[in-house]
Order: sequence, then C-alpha cells, then structure tokens
Amino acid sequence: MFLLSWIRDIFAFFGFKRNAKLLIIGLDNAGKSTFLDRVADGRLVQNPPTLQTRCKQLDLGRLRFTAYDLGGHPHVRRIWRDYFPAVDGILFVVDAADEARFEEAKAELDSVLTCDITPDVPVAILMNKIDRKEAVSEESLVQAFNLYPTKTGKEHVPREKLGRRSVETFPTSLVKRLGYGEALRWLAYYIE
Ligand SMILES: Nc1nc2c(ncn2[C@@H]2O[C@H](COP(=O)(O)OP(=O)(O)OP(=O)(O)O)[C@@H](O)[C@H]2O)c(=O)[nH]1
Ligand SMILES: [Mg+2]
Repeated sequence: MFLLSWIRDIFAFFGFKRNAKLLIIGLDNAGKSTFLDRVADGRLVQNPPTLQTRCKQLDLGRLRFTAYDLGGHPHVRRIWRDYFPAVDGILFVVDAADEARFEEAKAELDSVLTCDITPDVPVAILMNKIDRKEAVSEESLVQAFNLYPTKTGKEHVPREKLGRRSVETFPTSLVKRLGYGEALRWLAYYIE
C-alpha cells in the first residue's frame, strides 16, 4: 500500500495524472448536464434533455476524470448499468427541490447502491438546487431516502477502516457554486 502511494506521488511530481472514470447519473432534470459544464468549463449552461451520453475531462489534483453524463429519462436509464463495470466513482444527482419525485429517485438510487457490479465504487449523492426555496434540508432528504444506515461520513476515512462502500450526501447549488467541490474532493480521496 505504502509502495503504491509512493509510486503515485512520484508520478504526480512529474505531472502525470491517474485516469479515472466518473459516472453522473440521476433522474431527468436533476442537474447532471449543468454539473458537467459547470465543473469542466466553469460556465452555467442550459442544456436540452440529454438523450446521448456526454463526456468531458475534469482535472482534480492527481486525478484526471473522464466524466460521463448519461441522461436521466426513463428510457436512457437502462444504459447506466452498461457503464458500471468500468467506473471508478459515481455521482448521483437529486433535485432536492422536487419532493414529488423523491420516491422515484430513491428507487433508482437504491438499485445503484445494491448493484453487485459496483460493490466498492464510492457514491457521492448531490442534493442539488439548494438555492431554491422548495429545497428540503439535508436531514430531511437523508431521512426520505433512508440513508442513515448507508452514509459513511464526509470525513476522509481510509477505505480499510470503512470496510464497505463509501457513500455520502452533499448539498449543492450549481447556480450559486456551492458544495460540489467538496463532493468531488471526497470522491477523489476514495479513488486515488
Ligand atoms: N435553481 C437551480 N437550478 C438548477 C441547478 N442545477 C441545475 N438547474 C436547472 O435544472 C434544469 C435541469 O438541469 P439539467 O442539468 O439539464 O438536468 P439533467 O439532470 O441533465 O436532465 P436530463 O438531461 O434530462 O437527464 C435546468 O433548467 C438547470 O438550469 C441548481 O443548482 N439550482
Ligand atoms: Mg442532461
């Protein structure tokens, strides 16, 4: 373990980055494409509903993420699983202001968290659109999604200590540039 981290440090010193694959999923209208553009290009862009996978590179410390925005409409959700075998991290985006769709979002999130193709892949759950007045609190969302037994904490705890998949919620606003940096740093820690 120590040797591996030492080799990575040497590579990082010479400017080499480790490549990692990041999957951005969640219901339609949650903010996945907005996230990708915001983080990759720093811009707030209005996108049409995503029907074809979009992909951009995001550099974060020693990692170079290839991030896939897969679209969240029911007929495109079926392809999410095709990406699971090769993925290093998952960002699941929830519209925290759309309580009427929490049940639907929970069902999709549960099927990701219980999927045996990706038992160790870290999952960051973005509670997006917290700038909207209808947005629920982090506590209410965690309760509605029954995430208390699953969440592993925002701290960076070594994988060996956790002994299970790392999962955590992060309140975000892509409009107000809030929260997503912390979520990405947390993911990077578990992927590096
Ligand atoms: N208020 C607010 N609106 C947001 C935020 N993030 C995204 N939106 C808006 O939510 C709408 C949907 O965003 P998209 O990023 O296109 O959603 P998506 O998840 O990619 O949806 P599909 O491609 O249909 O699966 C857009 O009008 C965005 O401007 C946010 O943090 N706050
Ligand atoms: Mg989209």
